[in-house]
Amino acid sequence: MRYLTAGESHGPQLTTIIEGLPAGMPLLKEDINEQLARRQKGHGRGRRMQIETDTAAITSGVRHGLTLGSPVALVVENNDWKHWTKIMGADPYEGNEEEVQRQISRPRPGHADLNGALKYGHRDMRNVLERSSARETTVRVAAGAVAKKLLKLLGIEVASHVIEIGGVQAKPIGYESIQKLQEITEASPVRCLDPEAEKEMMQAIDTAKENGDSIGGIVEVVVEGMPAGVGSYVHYDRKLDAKLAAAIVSINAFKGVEIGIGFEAAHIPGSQVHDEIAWDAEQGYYRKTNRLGGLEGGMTTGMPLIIRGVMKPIPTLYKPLQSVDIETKEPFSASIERSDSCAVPAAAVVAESAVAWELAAAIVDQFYADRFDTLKASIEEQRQYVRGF
Ligand code: EPS
Repeated sequence: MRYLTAGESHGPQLTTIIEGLPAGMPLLKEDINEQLARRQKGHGRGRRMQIETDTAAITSGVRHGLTLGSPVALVVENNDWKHWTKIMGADPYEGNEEEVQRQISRPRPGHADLNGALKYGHRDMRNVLERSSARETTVRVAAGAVAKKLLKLLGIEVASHVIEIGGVQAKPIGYESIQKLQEITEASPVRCLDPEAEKEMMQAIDTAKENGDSIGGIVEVVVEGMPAGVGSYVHYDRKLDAKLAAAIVSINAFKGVEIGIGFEAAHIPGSQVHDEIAWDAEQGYYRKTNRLGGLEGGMTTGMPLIIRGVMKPIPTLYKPLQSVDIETKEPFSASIERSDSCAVPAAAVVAESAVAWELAAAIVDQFYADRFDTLKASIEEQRQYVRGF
């Protein structure tokens, strides 16, 4: 299974084409729109989110609420496009000298601007920032929503929560069930389980905004219901943990990933890292703890998956950093683009989508998946097989 995305931040639309979904899977536009709305929320978002109400149109691959087995194309229109038709239009540009002067020649430190300009030879860095903008995560969430739907129908739930923003850490609060986790975080403006930390995080975001600054944080994705033995140990590019890590770091502004206890494993002995194996007649094999976050040897263990990602502060700042104008070669320190002071809560939804996609793709790769009914039966069979092993 694979997907591509296309679209510029202020172009007419964002598009994704998903290929390899089984036929006969129920899919409604509401399944996608619910996730798109979740991505738009969160304390700290900028003005663009007030302009957009992201909704997807399913333009191919689904008929009467069921997938056809053919590519599924999803389109999300940019409301903001109407303000950018001239600047972002596909037709040859006939602007005047003054408009040409508005070309972007001042790269923002930390963004793709300068490296993208060097790579493609763009003297107007709008050609880079339009595509490197995190606006693209809209259609990653749309593709992720389809993956989530597939997983949900197979009894696999994906959720997330924010565990740190701008140095404010949430206490490690337990949760009754993944459904409860979803309920609490959905009601939190920063998607945090800890109400005390929630207040402090919001305060930290407000302070950053007042200072023209931005802050990052850490999100945790939790998945329950994955059958054991999905992924592979036999080759590096089939290892599920490697795919998940790549998916997380591919999200705009994400700089690192941890699975289970992650980097903490560096300073504790093996006896306190590895999860002891146990068995009982009802659930079959299980781990007494889940420090390795549900993944061993590149495969699922059947325990919940725990994957964390760290997001750096968004590099588009009102408080400018020093840079160099590529036309004049003069230093400058003022490049102001509209931005979010913190997008960590929204990024948690993007991380869920990235994880859901990799898990759905791994399942579709590993099990016979031309038809959704046979895929569902194979997953059930795998669960029974593992229990009886
Ligand atoms: C985003 C849309 C963008 C930004 C943000 C994410 O809209 P605009 O460029 O019109 O303000 O709000 O992207 C960035 C800040 C970035 O640096 O990439 C969205 O839809 O999430």
